[in-house]
Formats: sequence, C-alpha cells, structure tokens
Amino acid sequence: MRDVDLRVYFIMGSVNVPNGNPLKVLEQALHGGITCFQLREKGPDALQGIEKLAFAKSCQQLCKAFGVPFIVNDDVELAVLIDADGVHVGQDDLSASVVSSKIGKGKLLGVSVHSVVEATIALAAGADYIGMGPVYQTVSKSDAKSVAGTSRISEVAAIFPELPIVGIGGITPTNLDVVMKSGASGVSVISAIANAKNPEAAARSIVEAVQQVGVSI
Ligand code: TZP
Ligand code: MG
Repeated sequence: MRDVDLRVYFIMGSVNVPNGNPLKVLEQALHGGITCFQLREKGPDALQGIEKLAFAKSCQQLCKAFGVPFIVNDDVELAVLIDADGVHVGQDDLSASVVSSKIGKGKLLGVSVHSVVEATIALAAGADYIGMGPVYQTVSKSDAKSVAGTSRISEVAAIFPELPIVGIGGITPTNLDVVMKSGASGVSVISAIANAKNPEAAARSIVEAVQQVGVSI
C-alpha cells in the first residue's frame, strides 16, 4: 500500500466550476493547502478528447508545482498517457484489479466502496485507499447512493485499520469532525471548495478544521 496524504482531498471537473475558471480554482485550492487532487471530468457538459487532455495536463502541472498527487477518476487510458499519480474508480467502473494491472505498482489506486465486502475486494485488488460515502447529502453527484452517515466508515476502519479511508459527500469544515473521528484519514470535497466565493479560504478552513480534530498538516 503506497502512502498518500488524503487529509484534504479536493475533487473537481470543469463542470463543477460552470461560471468561473476551474484552473484558477484548483490553483487557489492548492494555495489553501489541499493535500490531494482528483480530476473528475464527468457529466453531459464534460470536456472530451483533446480538450480533456489539455485540461488534465494543466491540472497535473499545477499539482506538480505544489507537490500534490494528481489522480484521475475512471479514465485509466488518460492517466497512463499523461503519467498521472494514480486512478480512482467506483464499483461500476473497470474493476480495481484490472485498473491495478494497467497502471502498475508505482501508481496510486483509489476505490469507492460502500460496504465491508467491497472494501475487502478493493484491498485484495491493491487499493491504496478507499472512498466512502455519501456521508451527507450531496449536490455534486446525480447518481449518488442514499446518505450513509459514518457508521460504515467506522465498521471498515475497525476491520482494516491500515487501509486509509476518505469520507465523501456534503462535507464542510463544520461537519467533518465526525467523519475524521469515525476513522477516516481525510475528507474529499467538491462543492465546499469549487462553489466557494474564495476557494483558497475555503480550502484553508477545511485544512484548519482537520487540524483541529487532531490531524496536523
Ligand atoms: N461520491 C459520493 S458523493 C460525491 C461523490 C463523487 C460528490 C461529493 O461532492 P460534494 O459537493 O463534496 O458533496
Ligand atoms: Mg467512477
């Protein structure tokens, strides 16, 4: 299992910043102290082909400048092509074991899971971390499962104490303490940063809230 700093894990695609500049948002989030980034270019208005490639490369460059891992959601081919730091897949995507063999041992593999069984399979496939949620109601994923709270996170954390878990779904600076205390290594957010008037300040307040729970960044 490769080590990855998941404490403040920002996820974004261009569709999450419809009225602004997504690269500017990412740059501000990096200034604010995010520790990991995932490009999640999804939905009917998502960039495709050469535009997606160019956008991905720009995001990757920014992340590199800040020493923050750059992870690609779903698109294994893109991740391999641009030598991303890793790939994140869900249960409806290419299986984690296939992704693992495609990206190779040196890359990060993240898997979204909703149960102990799915976590067990992800771990066996070589997952470096798992994502669990939606913890709270989310506006950012149209096909999100029903709100799960934190009980499953505690359950999985108790069985696999070495497997890093990141909570996701409706997480904000004011509700993340419960997620961290349930056994998560970090929190993933889209809208709390992407929709913020000041993404840098928003990222920083998540960093500070995580620190207050006792995890220093
Ligand atoms: N998976 C479960 S909830 C979610 C994803 C990708 C969206 C999280 O976005 P937000 O805006 O932080 O609720
Ligand atoms: Mg997916």
